[in-house]
Amino acid sequence: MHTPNTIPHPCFLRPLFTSLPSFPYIHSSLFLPPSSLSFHSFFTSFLSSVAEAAITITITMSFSATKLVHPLPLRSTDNKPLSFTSPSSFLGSNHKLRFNAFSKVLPLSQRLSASSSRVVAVSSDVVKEKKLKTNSNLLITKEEGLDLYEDMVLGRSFEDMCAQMYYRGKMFGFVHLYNGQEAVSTGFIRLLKKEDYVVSTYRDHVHALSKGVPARNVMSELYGKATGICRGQGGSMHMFSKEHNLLGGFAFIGEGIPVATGAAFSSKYRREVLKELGADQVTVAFFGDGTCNNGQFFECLNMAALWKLPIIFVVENNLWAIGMSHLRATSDPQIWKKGPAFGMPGVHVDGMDVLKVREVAKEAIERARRGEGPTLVECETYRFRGHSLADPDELRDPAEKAKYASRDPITALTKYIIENKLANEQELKSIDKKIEELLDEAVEFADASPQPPRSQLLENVFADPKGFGIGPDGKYRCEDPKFTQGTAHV
Ligand SMILES: Cc1ncc(C[n+]2csc(CCOP(=O)(O)OP(=O)(O)O)c2C)c(N)n1
Ligand SMILES: [Mg+2]
Repeated sequence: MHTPNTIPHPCFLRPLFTSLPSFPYIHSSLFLPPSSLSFHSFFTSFLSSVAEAAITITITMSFSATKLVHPLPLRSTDNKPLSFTSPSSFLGSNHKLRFNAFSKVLPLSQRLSASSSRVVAVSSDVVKEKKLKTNSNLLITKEEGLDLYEDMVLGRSFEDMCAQMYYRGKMFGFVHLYNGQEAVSTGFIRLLKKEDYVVSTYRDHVHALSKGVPARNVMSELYGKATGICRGQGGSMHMFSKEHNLLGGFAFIGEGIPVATGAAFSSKYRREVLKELGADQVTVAFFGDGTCNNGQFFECLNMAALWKLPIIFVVENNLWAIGMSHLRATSDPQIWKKGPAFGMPGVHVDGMDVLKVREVAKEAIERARRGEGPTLVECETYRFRGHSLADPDELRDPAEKAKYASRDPITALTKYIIENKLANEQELKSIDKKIEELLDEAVEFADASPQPPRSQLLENVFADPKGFGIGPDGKYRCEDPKFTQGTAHV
């Protein structure tokens, strides 16, 4: 796979930072060994952490699944408590979205003293608030509603078709489907510009589709064919498109988070240091709840907040990491709370409701674009199928599955569109038909496409494709025809 030239590899970031004197929030003490920090500054930062921890503790929300945490009042910037409207059985659907207005670049000492009074707790019931402000009482136009519907139906139908083709033996290896989680991909990605970056996981087909990659090239990639978006070299877990600024699916969990942080750093560097005014790309990194227990997540939250990077960390909390319940695997199941701990807003949103996701996404994207820094968004969602197509999905409680199935995000959007007369059933059916035809064509295209040549096997595997060395005949081993036939002795 190719990586865009403009994006620095994360390992280059540190030397780069040292050459950025004008960069906000870089303090010289950052580059000094801990022993050179005075006891006074250590003590001040310790006190401030304690104060911040106290604030964070006060901003808990009800997590219906755990029954451990009861809703407590939020604090506003002027320290007045914000009270909850009736807490929903679904986490986070009843609260007000509030971002930290801590956007001015302050010297470190002022940041430390100010940090004890800032509000970083947020929530997601911006929908009700927005309704009050608009005359139409609607959150979307007809055009937007149909775009959301089409994208979600495309995602769902693509995955169903993919399952069929997998069981017919058309693709190999692990294939992870996104059924049930469409509101997250659609809610965020349909608001992005083409130049914005998306970083995915191994559950990546639908992110690619939402970002505009043609379905036929995603399907062909799954078949391992030469016409796939990575010429058949990536497969299901490695969707990548330079053209669409889709920076990859990743098989290792958490692997995409530093890549996304690097992309966001690159945009900020180009804009603020190289003075490229057009470099206002926002990066959206998607990853799961299980991944949030991985160290790379914390390291990147820290860097993103420290340098106010234009990035949104989107947690697709589907409550499971393969067969491990989220509630058993993490010390605090409310992932959004980790945002405030690092000095960025943390938002929880109902990830089965595309309109709510979209409202939160809008605000976080605009905030990043304005240069106000990162946001952590936890979307509570659910996968309707097993972890991968190799998983018979016998471990999860049928009652839990039924509960989330009744909240199918596509059914909910359909209902909203029909009830609000944005479109009639006939119009929606014609979109369904269009997608059906598109997917039939995608499968035909993938079936008819050629396999990649064997010589492609070595491409992008070694930095030096001739890395197998020189054979006894004095020629590069990889040039021996037997090599690409897989029969050479090396
Ligand atoms: C670094 C690493 N460790 C372990 C694994 C094995 N693994 C594959 S998927 C997975 C669970 C991830 O769960 P989550 O982040 O919640 O994503 P979901 O599958 O639910 O979308 C694990 C542990 C891996 N792929 N990479
Ligand atoms: Mg998960």
